[in-house]
Amino acid sequence: MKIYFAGSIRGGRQDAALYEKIIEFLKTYGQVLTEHVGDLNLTSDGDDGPNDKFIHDRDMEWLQRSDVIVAEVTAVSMGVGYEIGRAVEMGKPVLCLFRTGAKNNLSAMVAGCDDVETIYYSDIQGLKSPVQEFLFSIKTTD
Ligand code: 6K6
Repeated sequence: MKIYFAGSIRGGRQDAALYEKIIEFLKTYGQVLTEHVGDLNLTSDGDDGPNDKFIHDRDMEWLQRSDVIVAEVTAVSMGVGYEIGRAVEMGKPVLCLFRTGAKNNLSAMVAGCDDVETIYYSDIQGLKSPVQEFLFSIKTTD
């Protein structure tokens, strides 16, 4: 199973350590195409490609190849919102993860979308069983 994990980069890296843990967990179910999102050395100012067009086009190609998108949406990120919208248009299964008790509310454009499933959770332990259930419920190309 090819998994596209989305998490905030320029939107802020305050949850990067959590992304790293979620990615490690997701790797037990398949290949995570976007492991760099959990890289603690990646800052919101950094760059890992020649230019923004390269990053966008490469990420859209990975999104197209993926079987599922899992997005941690607690930190507000325009890029993650964009990826979710594109994945919905591609007909991909989309799972969003939002921490209860966050200062901000989840956007209505995600919370109100019938094509997106959202898990509300408090810690990574509470995520594992519902994420597994979602991943087991989808068809893959493998
Ligand atoms: C790194 C640091 C600052 O800018 C970068 C550029 N590098 C990126 N490399 C890979 N994926 C990226 C990059 N920037 C954004 N993305 C994609 O958008 C990731 O798949 C994330 O899920 C999402 C983050 O969007 P922003 O708006 O928070 O950056």
